[in-house]
Amino acid sequence: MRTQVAIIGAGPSGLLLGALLHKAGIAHVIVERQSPEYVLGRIRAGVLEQVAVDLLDEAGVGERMHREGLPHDGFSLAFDGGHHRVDLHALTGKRVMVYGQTEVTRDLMDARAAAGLTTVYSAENVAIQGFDGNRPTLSYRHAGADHEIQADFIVGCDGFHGVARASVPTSAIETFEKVYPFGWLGVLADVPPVHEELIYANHPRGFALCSMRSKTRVRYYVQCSLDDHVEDWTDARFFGELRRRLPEGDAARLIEGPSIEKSIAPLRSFVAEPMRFGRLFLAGDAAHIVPPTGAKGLNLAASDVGILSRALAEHYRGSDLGLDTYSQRALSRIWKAERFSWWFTSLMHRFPETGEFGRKMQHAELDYLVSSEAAMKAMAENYVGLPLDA
Ligand code: RFL
Ligand code: PHB
Repeated sequence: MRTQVAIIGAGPSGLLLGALLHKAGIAHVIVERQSPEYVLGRIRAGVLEQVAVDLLDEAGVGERMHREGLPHDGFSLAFDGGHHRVDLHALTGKRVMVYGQTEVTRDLMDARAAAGLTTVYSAENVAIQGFDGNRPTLSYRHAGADHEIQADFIVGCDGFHGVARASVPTSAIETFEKVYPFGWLGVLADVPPVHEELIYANHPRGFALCSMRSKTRVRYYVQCSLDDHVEDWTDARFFGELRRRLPEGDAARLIEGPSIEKSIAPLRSFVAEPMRFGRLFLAGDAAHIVPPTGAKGLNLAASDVGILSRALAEHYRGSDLGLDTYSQRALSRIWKAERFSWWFTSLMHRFPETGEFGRKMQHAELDYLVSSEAAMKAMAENYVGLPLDA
């Protein structure tokens, strides 16, 4: 088979890139290792920046998001038993959209099916060859037969454990990484949210986050040990722990319900440089990971493919400037989101190794933050998302 762009991975970055390329009239194929059900079963991000909302609109898949998503004008920081609102809209003129990654993925999959675009699911032995020359190929095995796709370009949208980044010679790539000494235990449950906006809580027992997927479905998290096992966290233990980490008023309002999903995610900061290797490009989690505290992972995936889809469209109109500057433009925004996610993670979590001094520093910073309009503005500006060309 021959196409213009071969995309590895049908997560949000691969699907959104496919939708944007289709709008630009560029032929492409997506090859995914898992089944569609598996991809939809992963419960991940919940908050979209305006840049991501605009790209989903541009791709023509924003209709349900605007109907069912929840625009949020602010969120709360909880610490020392108190609650402090960060008024995103007053501070920046912008808001965020609470709409789950599962729904974004479903909308993109439905639009793809309606447009008759090709996605090969359950592909095995996906491999890439020749991306340092002019004829890159992507090979895979599907339903017992071997296949090969010849393309002008290959884009690795295959997440942190994918094959694209792993296929690059180690001498051509530099990686930067920080692994945090804890994880997040997340629960999804069909109960009304404890508060109409998100609550990020710093507590001596550890961080907690009250998020939501709708007015009847919550996504709650507590910081946990990396040695913890999901099986050891009954729903009663989870809600008990969450309640202890929230200010009294919120704890009293918290409604418990049976979990419909429960999982532990490790926290990591990671960047690979550059993001282009000849005719191979990386986008989304394949190139970078942020700890989820800043809600930036899915948003960065969207901005990467926003920049790349424009560059590919320019290429087919005769200019390679966009492709030549993709890595540098994307990384400039990525490093700023990495910084914000690292800072917010450091501010809100319990780090036993930093001791009482570390806790005092967090408190001084939180106190300063909520009393300084300049500091609040800097935080809000990053939370709602920097411009595409930051
Ligand atoms: P994905 O979603 O990992 O998709 C990659 C796809 O590639 C497939 N794949 C392969 N396909 C073919 N051949 C191979 N060899 C392959 N290897 C892998 C995989 O099966 C998969 O389908 O990466 P993508 O598309 O770059 O999207 C990134 C986002 O999923 C991720 O950044 C976010 O979920 C991060 N994240 C959050 N981001 C936000 O913007 N806001 C949030 O509120 C937010 N909350 C979160 C999060 C991530 C979390 N976890 C579990 C890591 C909360 C959590 C708990
Ligand atoms: C979520 O709803 O899953 C979520 C929200 C905000 C974050 C991280 C995760 O910062």
